[in-house]
Amino acid sequence: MKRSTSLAESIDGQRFWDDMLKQAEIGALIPRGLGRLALDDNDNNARCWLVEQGRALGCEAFYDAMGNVFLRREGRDPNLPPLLIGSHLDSQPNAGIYDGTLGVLAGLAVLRALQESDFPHQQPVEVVSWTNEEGARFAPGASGSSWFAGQRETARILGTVDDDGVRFADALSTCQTLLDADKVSYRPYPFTPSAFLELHIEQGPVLESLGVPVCTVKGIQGVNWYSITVNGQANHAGTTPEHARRDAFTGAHGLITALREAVAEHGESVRFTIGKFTLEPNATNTIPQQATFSIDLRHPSTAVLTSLDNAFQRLATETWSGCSVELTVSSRVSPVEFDKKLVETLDASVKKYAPDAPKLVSGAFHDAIHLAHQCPTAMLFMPCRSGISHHPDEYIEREDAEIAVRALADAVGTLLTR
Ligand code: HGY
Ligand code: MN
Ligand code: MN
Repeated sequence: MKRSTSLAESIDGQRFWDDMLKQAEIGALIPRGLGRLALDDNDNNARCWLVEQGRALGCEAFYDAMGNVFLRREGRDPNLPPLLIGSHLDSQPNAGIYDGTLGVLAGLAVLRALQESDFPHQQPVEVVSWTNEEGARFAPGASGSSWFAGQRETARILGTVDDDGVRFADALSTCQTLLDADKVSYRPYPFTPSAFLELHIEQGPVLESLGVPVCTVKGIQGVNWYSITVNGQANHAGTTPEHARRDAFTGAHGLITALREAVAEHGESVRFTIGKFTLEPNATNTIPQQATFSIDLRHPSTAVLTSLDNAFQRLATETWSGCSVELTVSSRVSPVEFDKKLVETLDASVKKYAPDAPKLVSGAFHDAIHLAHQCPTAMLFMPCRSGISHHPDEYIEREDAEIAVRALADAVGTLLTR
């Protein structure tokens, strides 16, 4: 078997793209897109599909106590810490097919290139699919990676509940039963990789606007998630005069206006999103008793996040149209800067394919935001059309994807021969 001069040249672009389209069939939406919520049947089937691909390459498959799935290609010295590559296979409810899947399948393509080029490496190489990165079903997101990196407690994650009242622990147990039946080895505990690499779509417009197929990511902005409940009093919509009302929607509206005013003081760089909003009893002719909504707050600066966190806590102590407020912090994740040496190693590979590539800070969070606390971590981005993501219109150019995977493979080759 001829050994290629570089691992990047051994990447089989066609096979990678076929894999991308194949995985997208698991949880495919009509007319397009992906609905693969964490630990649902589609997510579980996608994990089993990944295990099957890895085994075909001679890899051993493992899962850990949080359901993270690993494919391991042994190195000449199995006692060395593995080089870890990966991302996530779960998706938003009405998503595109590339968010997260790109990074997992890129890792699979690298395993395939290692196998087919008989590339010698001392340390093992593992590809991981992290559990519940998106947090769309079980909030907050990045359960598997935050647990693995010691950033979140097991019990806290296992106790999270989805909108249908299903506990994470029970959904995980169903997944583990499937993986056991598939003879996937149980390796419960986290380990310290030599490094973690993640390739992801940019989910923003910069690379497309520059015409750059791949770039290095040097960090990720911070992200806080909150759940806010406004408690009022249900009553008859037709007979209750305004002065006698404690309307939870009116209260929520006043609070949200004040929250947005606090955010506006920090200018354009803050990202403030209310993605979920429910009213109880949710009837046309009953004044809402309760309003519950989510907040996703992001910023590159810890100081700004802290200042807004304090402002939100203060506003939550006030009453709004006679309603009281309960504010729960689902997660506070600080901004991270990736390991500078690893960033430069990745960038040396990137510049072989995109000499003018910038280094970006990610607006979206990724599993790498937690792995950065466990080992040297860095990311690569590739462009997606108009920066659209978390939407079925998410789209990437196959040629760009192949270049990005080759850049990743080139960096892996450098790290394995260091
Ligand atoms: O929300 C995020 O930033 C990621 O796409 N889950
Ligand atoms: Mn993602
Ligand atoms: Mn996402």
